[in-house]
Amino acid sequence: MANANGKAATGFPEKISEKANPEANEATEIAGNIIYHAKYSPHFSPLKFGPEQALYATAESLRDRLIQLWNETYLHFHKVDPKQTYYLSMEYLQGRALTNAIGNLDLQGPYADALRKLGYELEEIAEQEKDAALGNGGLGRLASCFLDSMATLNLPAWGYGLRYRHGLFKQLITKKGQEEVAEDWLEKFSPWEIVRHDVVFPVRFFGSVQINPDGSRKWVGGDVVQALAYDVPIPGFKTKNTISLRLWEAKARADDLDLFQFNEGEYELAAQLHSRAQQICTVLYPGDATENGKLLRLKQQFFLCSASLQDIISRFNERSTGEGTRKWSEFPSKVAVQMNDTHPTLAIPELMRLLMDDNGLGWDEAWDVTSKTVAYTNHTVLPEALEKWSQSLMWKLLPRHMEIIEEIDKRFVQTIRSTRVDLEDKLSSLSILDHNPQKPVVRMANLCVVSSHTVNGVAQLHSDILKDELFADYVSIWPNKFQNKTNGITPRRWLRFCSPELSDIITKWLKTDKWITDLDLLTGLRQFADNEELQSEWASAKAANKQRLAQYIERVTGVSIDPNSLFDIQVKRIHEYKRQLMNILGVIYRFKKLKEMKPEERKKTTPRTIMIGGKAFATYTNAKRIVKLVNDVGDVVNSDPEVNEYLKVVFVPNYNVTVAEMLIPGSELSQHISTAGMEASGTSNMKFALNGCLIIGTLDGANVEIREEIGEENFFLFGATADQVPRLRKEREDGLFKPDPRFEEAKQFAKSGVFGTYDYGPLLDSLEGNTGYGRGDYFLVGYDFASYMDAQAKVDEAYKDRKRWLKMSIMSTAGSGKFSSDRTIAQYAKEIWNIEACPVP
Ligand code: NBG
Repeated sequence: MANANGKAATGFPEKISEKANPEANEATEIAGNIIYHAKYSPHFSPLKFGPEQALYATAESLRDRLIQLWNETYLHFHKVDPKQTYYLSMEYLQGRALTNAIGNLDLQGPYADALRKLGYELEEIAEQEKDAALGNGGLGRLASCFLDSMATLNLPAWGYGLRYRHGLFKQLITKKGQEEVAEDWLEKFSPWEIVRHDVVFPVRFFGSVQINPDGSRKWVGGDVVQALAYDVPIPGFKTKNTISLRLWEAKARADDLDLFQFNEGEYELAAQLHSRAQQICTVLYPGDATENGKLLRLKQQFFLCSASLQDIISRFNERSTGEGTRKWSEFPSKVAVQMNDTHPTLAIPELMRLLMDDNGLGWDEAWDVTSKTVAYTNHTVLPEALEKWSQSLMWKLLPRHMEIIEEIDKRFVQTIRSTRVDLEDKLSSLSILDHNPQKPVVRMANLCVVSSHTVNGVAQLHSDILKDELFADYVSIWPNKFQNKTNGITPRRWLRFCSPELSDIITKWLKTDKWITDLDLLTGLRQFADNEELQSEWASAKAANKQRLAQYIERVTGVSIDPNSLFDIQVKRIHEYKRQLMNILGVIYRFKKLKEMKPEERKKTTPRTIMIGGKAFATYTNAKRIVKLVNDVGDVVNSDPEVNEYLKVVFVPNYNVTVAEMLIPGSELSQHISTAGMEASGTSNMKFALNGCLIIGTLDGANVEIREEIGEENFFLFGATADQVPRLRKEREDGLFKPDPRFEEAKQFAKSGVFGTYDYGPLLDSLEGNTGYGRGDYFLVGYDFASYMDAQAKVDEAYKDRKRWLKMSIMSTAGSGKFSSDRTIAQYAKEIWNIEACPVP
């Protein structure tokens, strides 16, 4: 039934016949696969084949291919039975999967052609996909980059997480500032996940401990919910290996429904367990200001740990049949468990419980296995982010685990008392349980350090701070336990796929595309950094990315920005230590100076577009005030006819992985300006540098190493160093701080009412006074402001010299090789996990 255009009624070209061939790699055949799925894996009524239908059908055609590779990988690992790593993380910021899957499978051309045959551009279809935003920020995105590298390096590894129905909230910007709206990635469905109906484990909450006649203990009673596995395929780049991200969903069983009560009309009562189970995976990071919120968050953490460990143990035991029973002492030579921050700490007592109570091991044996299996990555030194759980809450929810934690603590304290008398007076801070009568808590980081075979920080400076300060006394007990693993990012998503223009230029000049998996090869660009031809190609790729970004900004904010201005970006979660406030105060000062200038003076300045984006935690008031201030400043500056040719200020709404993929390639300057010692690493700094964006920043986190790698002449450095910070805070307390006049001028101007009627008093007051909670400028904005403004002046000068700027840009990319997550993961594999590649033949 062809219409006049030679198309079937559904809009498919008639000459392409529907197929289901997972191995297709030629355009017509792929188009046939897409039509096949549109027809026979339908999720929509059959009349329409719009962009959304095309997305799902395209994803399903790719999924066939991935499933094939996935099964091969799974079987291969099963056969070879290597030691495997299990990465436990409460967060994964996967973003979109389509472009990444097509790219990793190396099917970019054929897929673009196939879709064109169906009347679509690949980009248009890719844009239909919603981000899987199961994380907050850097920590979650790091986990996702790690999965990509594990697959690419053919490592036998799994990611474990939770299947939140609503990921990180959507940020709306209204007159009031930031408003949060529930995120909806599963509102229709995700084409990438596959439910494994045979992978289900019971997870208990509450209840009590039963002591058996033989003295052994068993956790009984309480609520039991089911953990059901949803697997997401993680393809490696140009390799068959495709590993799994296993996300747990909480469910109750049919017979948990009280039919009698239901028929009595007591619907809510009848389905209590169903509704309690459903709550577990409803949202990422439920607010924990209330007791209920805390309980839910703790349930989530335990749910992840219990389900994952039961799964890991069952895989370990799978091998037993026919080959004799495996000895538990072999467990650590088959299993490495990595805890991504303290969120999965309960893996420790849960593994102990499963080994002792379910499998009959004694304490010493169970402890030996557990402590040789688990390792812990610390991601922050901020005291408020170091998790402490109330002991009473823990006793209520996890009575058996609290017994185990008490025992671990008791034995640790005994050992220290008998072997390290010198640490006796430190025990109150080293012990796991804090018995402070006001608020007895369990210190999760201490539990991790005591129980793990290895503890690592995420950048050299951060790891040094852990060793010298936060964990210094532990270092004296276990000098070999502590390591550094500087973070990294995947060069596939963060350069090859998000900036194909720049990637092609790099490949052309290096005469190979091997840099995509061997990022150190980028140093080969250094010899051409002065080359005019490369510089002009580089500039045109950057210009194209800036143009694309400008269109995006206009579309989402209505603000038109000049692609010839310097694109200056700060995007990250809004937090006082990250100092977006310093950025916007700098903008305010710049605006005031521009206003004071004569028109001919303005013409001599470097036009800038300053973009700031990021989400504020819903209950973090000062962060929300910062968002409001940036928006208000933008409204005034952008509509000021004298100034807006030279300065624009844009708040980029709803920052997420996909927005980052648009912003980073189009950036020229990015700001990583945290108070020294407070940002554990940062990872967007690496993404920007890799994309030839220059950094203005402090000596904090991975900035230190980036500057070392790309050369100090290519980095705009300012600010106090981490070791000066305590002294500067002390001086401030003693009333010795003398602010720079520019700082005072910027604050006065902000308070003057030019930016509207909103009361910024409470925000700006945090910069005043010398002591007191929320005062005394704890983050040293005032102290660093002077050197920050000086560094900004150097940026303006450097940008005027186009050749110099381009050279610096090329040198940034050329020096970014170290920051590949392939390097990071190879180090974890060798130095912490002791696992080896297991490539599918
Ligand atoms: C964050 C740090 C970042 C770091 C990421 C990834 C937490 C607790 N920490 O500096 O703030 O880059 O972890 O390591 O989210």
